[in-house]
Amino acid sequence: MTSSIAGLSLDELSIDTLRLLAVDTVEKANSGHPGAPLGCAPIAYLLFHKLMKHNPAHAKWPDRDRFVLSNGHASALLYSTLFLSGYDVTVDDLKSFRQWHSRTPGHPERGDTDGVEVTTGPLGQGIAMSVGMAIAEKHLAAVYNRPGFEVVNHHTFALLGDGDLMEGVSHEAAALAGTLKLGKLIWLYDDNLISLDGPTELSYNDDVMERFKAYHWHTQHVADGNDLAAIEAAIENAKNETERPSIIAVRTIIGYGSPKAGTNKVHGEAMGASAVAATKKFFGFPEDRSFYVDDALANWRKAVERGAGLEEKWNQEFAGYKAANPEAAEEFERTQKGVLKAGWESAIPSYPAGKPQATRNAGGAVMNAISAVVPELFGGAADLTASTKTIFKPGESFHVDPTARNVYFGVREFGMSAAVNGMAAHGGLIPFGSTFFVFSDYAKPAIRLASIMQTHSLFIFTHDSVGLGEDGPTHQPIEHLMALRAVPNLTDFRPADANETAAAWRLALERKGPSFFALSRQDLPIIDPAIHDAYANVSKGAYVLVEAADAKVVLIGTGSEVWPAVEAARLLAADGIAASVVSFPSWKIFEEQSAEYKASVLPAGVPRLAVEAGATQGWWKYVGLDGDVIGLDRFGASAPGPIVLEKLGFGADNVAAKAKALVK
Ligand SMILES: Cc1ncc(C[n+]2csc(CCOP(=O)(O)OP(=O)(O)O)c2C)c(N)n1
Repeated sequence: MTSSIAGLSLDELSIDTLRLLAVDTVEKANSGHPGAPLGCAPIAYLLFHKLMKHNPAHAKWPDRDRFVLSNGHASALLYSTLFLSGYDVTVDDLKSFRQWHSRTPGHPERGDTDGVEVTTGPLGQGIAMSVGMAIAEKHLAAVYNRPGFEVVNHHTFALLGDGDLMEGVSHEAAALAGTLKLGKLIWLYDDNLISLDGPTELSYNDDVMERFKAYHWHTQHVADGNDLAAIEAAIENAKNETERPSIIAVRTIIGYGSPKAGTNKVHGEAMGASAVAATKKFFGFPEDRSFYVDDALANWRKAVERGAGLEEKWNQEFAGYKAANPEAAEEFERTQKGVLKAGWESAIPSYPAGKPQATRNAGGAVMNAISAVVPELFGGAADLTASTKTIFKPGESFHVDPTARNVYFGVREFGMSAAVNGMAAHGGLIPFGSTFFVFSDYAKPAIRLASIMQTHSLFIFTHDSVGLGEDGPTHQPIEHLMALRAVPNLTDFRPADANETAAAWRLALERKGPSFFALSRQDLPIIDPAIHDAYANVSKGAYVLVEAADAKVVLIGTGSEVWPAVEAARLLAADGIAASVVSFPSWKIFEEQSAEYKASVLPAGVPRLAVEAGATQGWWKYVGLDGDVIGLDRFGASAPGPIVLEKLGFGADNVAAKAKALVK
């Protein structure tokens, strides 16, 4: 069948329509990237029109193939593709690209646009998240599929550019994917030899295929990005390769069909009216019409009927599965909805007052105590499992048995954290990653993205202060608590004991967005659960741990520093000064409380002293200019933990002395 535009096949017409829709979208906004859409449109068309398993009428269908646009600057390509395929994206949405409150923001944002799986734009993160999605698929398939029923059986596709592969996280992600044998992960590499500054040879001449072979990937090269048959054949080959992840390098021309084709000039800005007209002319489209979809739309929209059929087939399979495996089906449905099992929280342990315990140990114990009732909890550490204690016993590895829930991520904090986000975005899992708190720096870009997306990603950091001791300044976090507290949407937990840790775990699972834990290496006393209800208290973010009638000073501590504050209150009492102690495990949650509650914890007119082994910046908000902070605006030192803490001012004597100065 040929199109209404002379000489074009229906496929060509559909692809060119997509190209020019993206060009018009960018032009109308006078902002965005037309180059990559012009080059990559054939790939998007093949995937959405023909090869991917998806249903435009139900973007959240659990067994859909996942698609990640890792080169998020090509958002106009994705939005145009979603519109043409029949997702809930309209021409008006395209016309309001990059405008205030539109459903088509500058880069794809999870939650803003129907059919957008994850937020992308910071290069490298999309592909790294795609690895997490493929991990999730492999694990869930192993857990839920039964002979005769493959209710989890989908691919994860990512479209990426040179920039994605230049980023270091691409190495972490690809090496992990190769090690984990993620055979259903397929990357389509827009190999156009151009990045923002100019030809890639300026800065990048990797032999990409050799690089990926070294990661144990299946590699293919397509010489012409307009050769639909060749791209399709390569994708089919990649699907047939079930052991190794696949990368297909597709040689495209950035800005194909435009006067600036093949140059970086077509990368990052609207083309301008005359170049747009010339591009339309090149493709034989009417130059005087914008957002022209006339004849191609019906062809594109075949994706709707195709998708409905695919999902219906799955629905029937799932009905059979459910009849034969009612319990598994129920758990699958529950975890897909992100609902916790009724009564799960009764498995959370409580720690009687007595033997001190490091909060990292308590965290590991809580995870194991709830593992059977929260089977969706899944993750691991960046080669620090023995230190962070985040392992489900006895420690079976997902690498060996994909039903297992421990992932050995290797020394790849960023790759791990991005994969955690991908798993969370995939659905069906509550994923976690862990490392030393100081290395949250290495994970930070992914923590930020989790917070933008509000995925249920958990980041478990241990060795949370200079109290870790001998490893010294490189391993001792200073600014990390404040830096992460400054990230919007991210819940912080720095529990003071095992019971606060257990409560923090409960809250982290109940809250739907991302959380991080800062847990101690060293043992800490236990807050008596017979007196203090840790869950009720941590649910408020901060609470009065030690009451004092007519207190003259409020001592505020977090985590391990709650304890010198408690001891200082005793010393002060012996000197006739009444001091109350506030344990402050979560700033984020405290901020959610009523003004009345906040005032009950931090009463007006009583001086306040905050004690935290981290940057003081930020505490002034709670202690006021009349208060004081014992913190760290310097790096730590290598020595046994108790000595470092004492020397840096976290002994009870110093806390009491500073408190006395405030009272005066
Ligand atoms: C982490 C990160 N650094 C920098 C940028 C800014 N940036 C956006 S696109 C781009 C160049 C990408 O080149 P390539 O992937 O080859 O895309 P193409 O120009 O071919 O579309 C850069 C540097 C970014 N989005 N993310």
